[in-house]
Amino acid sequence: MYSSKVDAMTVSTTFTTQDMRAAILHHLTYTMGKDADHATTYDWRMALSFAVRDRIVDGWFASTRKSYEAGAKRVYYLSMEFLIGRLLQDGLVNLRLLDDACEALTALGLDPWQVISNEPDAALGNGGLGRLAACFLESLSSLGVPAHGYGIRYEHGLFRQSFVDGRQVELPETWLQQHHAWEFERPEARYRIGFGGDARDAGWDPAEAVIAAAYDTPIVGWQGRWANTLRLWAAKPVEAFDLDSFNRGDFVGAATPEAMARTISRVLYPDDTTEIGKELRLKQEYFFTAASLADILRRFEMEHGDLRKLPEKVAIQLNDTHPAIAGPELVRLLHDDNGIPFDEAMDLARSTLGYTNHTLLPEALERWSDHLFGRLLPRHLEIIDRIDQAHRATYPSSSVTIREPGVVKMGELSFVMAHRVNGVSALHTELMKSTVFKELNALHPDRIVNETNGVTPRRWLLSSNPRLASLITERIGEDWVGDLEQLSRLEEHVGDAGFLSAYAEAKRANKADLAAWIEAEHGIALDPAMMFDVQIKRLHEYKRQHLNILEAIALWQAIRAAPDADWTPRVKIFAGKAAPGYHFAKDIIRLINDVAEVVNADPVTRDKLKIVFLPNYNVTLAERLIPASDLSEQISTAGKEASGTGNMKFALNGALTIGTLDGANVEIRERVGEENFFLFGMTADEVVARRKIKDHAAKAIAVDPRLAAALAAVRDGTFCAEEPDRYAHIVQNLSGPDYFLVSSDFTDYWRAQREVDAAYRDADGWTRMAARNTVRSGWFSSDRTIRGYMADVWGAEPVI
Ligand code: 26V
Repeated sequence: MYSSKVDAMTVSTTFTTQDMRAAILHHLTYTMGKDADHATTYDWRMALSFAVRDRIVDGWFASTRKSYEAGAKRVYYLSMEFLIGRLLQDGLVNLRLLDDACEALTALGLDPWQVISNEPDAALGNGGLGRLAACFLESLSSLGVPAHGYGIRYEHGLFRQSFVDGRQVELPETWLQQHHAWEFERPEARYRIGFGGDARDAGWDPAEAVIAAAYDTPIVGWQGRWANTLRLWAAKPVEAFDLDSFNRGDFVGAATPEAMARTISRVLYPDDTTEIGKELRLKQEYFFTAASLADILRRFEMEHGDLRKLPEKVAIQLNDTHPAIAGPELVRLLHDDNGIPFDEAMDLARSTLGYTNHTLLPEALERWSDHLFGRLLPRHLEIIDRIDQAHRATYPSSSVTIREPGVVKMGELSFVMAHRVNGVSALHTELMKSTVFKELNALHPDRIVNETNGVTPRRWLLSSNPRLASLITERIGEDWVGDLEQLSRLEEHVGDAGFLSAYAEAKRANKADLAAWIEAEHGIALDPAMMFDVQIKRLHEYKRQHLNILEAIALWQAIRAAPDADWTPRVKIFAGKAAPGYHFAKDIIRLINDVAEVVNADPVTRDKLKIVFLPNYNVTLAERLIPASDLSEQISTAGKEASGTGNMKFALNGALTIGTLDGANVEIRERVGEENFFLFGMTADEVVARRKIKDHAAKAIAVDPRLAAALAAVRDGTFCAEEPDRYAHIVQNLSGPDYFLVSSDFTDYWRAQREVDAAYRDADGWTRMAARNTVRSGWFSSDRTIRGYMADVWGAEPVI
């Protein structure tokens, strides 16, 4: 039954409910060592995961074999973050075994969803950048492109968030406390990674070293036709144990080498924007980049030999500047270790590397002090100097530098060492050209390209929204799953009353499920007939959750002033984490929780407005919320959100967007139609102009009494009577500098929200708009994005 010679195309088509049941019981007995009478939910979940993993492995081997046979170009995606979430349901859906698994579990007397939801959510990422990497891996597998993801096997992922008196409290995340069912340890794939010491004679004598140990997770694509590998590195000591110290009775000292080494892969940095410049972070970056490059070159030399052919057979993508050390490291490997002349090594490295920029926020552009850099990576600093010199020699009239007195600039380094540099939405790419990389773009006008982000339709529609997925399949068959642009074939159904009522019913049922879950988990009752207005993303001033809560306050005040008017009932749902050191963002969370407490308790407004902040936002919570949303809040200050990907998931699942012309919102609006999108706010150009106006915030407040009253309520302690000044600094900011133009955009936001209210009251009209969002969102598949990278950046082809 488990023939390893099975062809990649036929994997898993013959697995039945009985086979599934037998496989689960087999693993329960022989892998978990439990009998069915004593098995816990954990045991069952692991047994099921191993049964599914067995099905993936055959296709995984077949994919590896095919890649070798084809001698095809390989894609390597280097990323500090892979926000993969749960893998069991995803695997079941992609192998089309979900129904069999549910039947088998039910026959065994279990609740399938309880078993499936027992899996911890692997949060090896902060937000958009990490989730994009996870979608890309799935799309690379679905398309059959030979690819590997490389990252860090953090022992602790992004912190768990809870609220105490409305305040965010961070708790350690412990996903690896249980065995991780999907990974395979690879004791044969280990590399020694050096730090410190001296650079001399075009060589390097590191003073310390750690071992990078590989753990592989197969990532299976749609229909199990292909599976690629996510290889994560764990840091281990070169020598596990200092026996001399132990023998002297120094037990702590004896364990020190192990503890020191493991620190490198201990925890994910929880900041997603603030420059940290910490030594450990630089160590993490070099650790995983160096291990990945060593592994890539080992595989290349085994397959092809001649390093001068590297760019023909290998494409390495840098997910932001976090792996930017790949440039100098590759030059070091080619030049110092393999004797290739420096300039040629530099050209080979450049032809192999691509760099994706994910943010223009100045504080997020990595810069390292050359003191720290030189201490940890002395040879790399020399190589960077030579790269800088070579670039300046080629363009003597340019003022671009990679080094500045005291600092190494990773954005410039990445740009100079990559043959393609891309932005993640059309607007973001244009802003890259006109702002941060203006000069470099003038020197290298063909280097910057755009690859607008996308999301995988398997996880973000088929798996998370089965009701809508079935409706679509009923109408156009199921080819849309592998070719999302086929959704446009539903265009003719949008005029059909039967389709629209089924569409509305799917949304209603999703909302009822979410309401039941929120009531069970958080004790808050929501009426599914209310509009579900949702803002879920990291907390950041540029994302403007405070604009949303100010509008909620103004709305609350308006309802109180005229309780009998025809209000459209809505619940505002928030979720998201703030970086532990980002105090302003944490205060916004607390403000939202404080406002929720007062507003939800108000008998006058209770049926018309509710506010909920759900704790511990993660991939799993997003999968629950997005299918049940009516309104998607994408309200960043124009020019600041590079793309957004949540915005695409919402549109695909039939939530209408209220948004600014920022990031991929621009392209979403173009595609779904401006009549199906609630636009408000200044454009990126207007933002820049507005900031130059003296007292812009005060002027905005002076002409909008609603805004003034909402701010006054925040200022006078309406939501925090026990400490009335608690939010004085927020009001002060929004009345004074207001860099993110919350006050200046408020009036137009209010106007757009009232248009939303009116539109929602026309239930049929709303459903038609929502359906148009689904039908016209096919372009936002990450399959399309990956094809773009293949053509414009990697020069890679699928093997199936
Ligand atoms: C930066 C830093 C800096 C210091 C330490 C830790 C850390 C971790 C991550 C980052 C990168 C932040 C950039 C980012 O996540 N950008 C988001 O990328 C998404 C995918 O392209 C995009 O949709 C979002 O608009 C963009 O904010």
